[in-house]
Amino acid sequence: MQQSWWQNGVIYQIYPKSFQDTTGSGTGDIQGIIKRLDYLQTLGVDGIWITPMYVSPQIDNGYDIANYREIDPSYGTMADFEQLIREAHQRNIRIIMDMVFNHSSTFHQWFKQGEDPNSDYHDFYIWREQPTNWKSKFGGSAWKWSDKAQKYYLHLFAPEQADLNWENPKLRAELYEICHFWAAKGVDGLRLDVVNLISKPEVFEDDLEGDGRRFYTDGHKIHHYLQELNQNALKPFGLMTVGEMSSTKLEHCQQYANLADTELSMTFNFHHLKVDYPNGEKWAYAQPDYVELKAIFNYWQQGMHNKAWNALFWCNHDQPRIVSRFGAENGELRTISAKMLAMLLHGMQGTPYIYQGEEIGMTNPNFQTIEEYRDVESLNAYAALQEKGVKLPLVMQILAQKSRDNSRTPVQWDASSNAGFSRGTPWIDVAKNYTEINVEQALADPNSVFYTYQALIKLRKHLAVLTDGDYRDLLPSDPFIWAYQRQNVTQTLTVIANLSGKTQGVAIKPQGKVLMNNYAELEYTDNGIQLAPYQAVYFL
Ligand code: TEU
Repeated sequence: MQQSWWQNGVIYQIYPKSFQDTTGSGTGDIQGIIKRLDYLQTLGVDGIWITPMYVSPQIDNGYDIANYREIDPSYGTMADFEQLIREAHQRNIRIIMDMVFNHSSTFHQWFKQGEDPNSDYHDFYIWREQPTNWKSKFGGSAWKWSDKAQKYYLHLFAPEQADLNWENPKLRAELYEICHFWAAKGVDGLRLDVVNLISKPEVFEDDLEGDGRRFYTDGHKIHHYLQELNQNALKPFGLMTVGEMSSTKLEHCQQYANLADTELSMTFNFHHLKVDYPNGEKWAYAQPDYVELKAIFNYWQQGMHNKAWNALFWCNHDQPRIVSRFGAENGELRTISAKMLAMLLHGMQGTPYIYQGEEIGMTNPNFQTIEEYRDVESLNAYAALQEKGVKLPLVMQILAQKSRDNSRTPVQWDASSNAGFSRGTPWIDVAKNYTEINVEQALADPNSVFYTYQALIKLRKHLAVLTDGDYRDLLPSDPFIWAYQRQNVTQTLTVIANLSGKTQGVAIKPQGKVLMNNYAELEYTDNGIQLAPYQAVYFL
């Protein structure tokens, strides 16, 4: 297998709005990213994926793009962006832009003109005389009436995010040109937003069993579209890609991210982050099922091995903080459990992604009032849950556990006001624990979570089994112990971790020596080892 840079590389995700503000506007900006490049170089990452910074009315924080070729003034200028590319490249950090090709903002010129049925842009969108019963992912109907067009248009997300019509070759040609435009500026890769939803059915009909997703997820022409995109806009410009795959299937990802690289470089999927969705319901308060979590990773690790390439992640801008979710967010066990979760994920096959703040073990902010929330999906859920009769205290508890805003609070840089994020008023509140949990503290403490991430990134560069080894779950039915083995022809790496806050005995006598341990000691017993709360150990 020919190795590409991302196969032993690690990518860092930046949500620019919350990363670093340099102007006092309360919103992060490109100069803020430039200011922190040295920090990212110290961490050791190979690339940064930046979520959308294009011109946008920000209904969905930039995932509603009104101009694909211009930087939104709130983030800076094109000259700032070009400076960012240069400065990142000087530090061997690649730039991955986020591309939202499933939908555009209704403020985009294409839509504004396209609402006129006689315009060339009309067919850039999906229009119907009659709506189906499909639901938007943010709640309510997936169709909205346009007075101007005298028809309904499809929006799988917010009404201001109109779905693009990939059936139209003119639309596809425009999108390829956009890829060319950014590649010519020196961009190295693209993260393709919900790209497995772009192929809609020929006939639109009601979904009698669900919300409509079965008709457009991994749709009938999806592989054809991605191959065409690859040939016209990825291969020619040398762009790596990570496709964000919503509710996808293994068989499709094996093809999307196939090693012959005819579609995309790798895929994100979300199955492992639904183990605390009871009966598939996100907006419910629940504890995670770790047996299921392990089974999902086993299925994907084995299913993709030698066939296709995985993207690995615990956190992103749509997910709660992992230490609050699967670890212990308070007290001493916060750093221990954050390291344990890092070791589990970074021991697997694929390209690990670190979401800003994860490397210092940032937690959910535990917002208490609805006024603190900003996210369109969370605000819709707040209303919908109450309409269903859920009492307010439980609604607030569910939001505090599940809201996307949990990961969108500003990066905690230091203990100064607003955590060193902004001199102005941040667009969303900083989590109150910033005086203890911040980058300055983490850099000063050799035992911080930061140095575990730094060590894991380094290890991936020289320990081949991390990149090419197979995966075997050693204790699939244990509710708290996650033990797996990675093996190639010469090396065997065994990873054993305790997902609970209690000491647990493990009846495994691991081969090899301790390579990494999030505690100073390890206790051996007659039949194996004993792990302290949230302890994780690598044996080689
Ligand atoms: O997310 C798509 C997606 O399916 C989610 O993770 C979504 O946020 C979740 O299902 C809601 O419960 C992508 C972006 O990452 C997200 O920020 C955007 O809002 C969305 O696409 C629309 O562009």
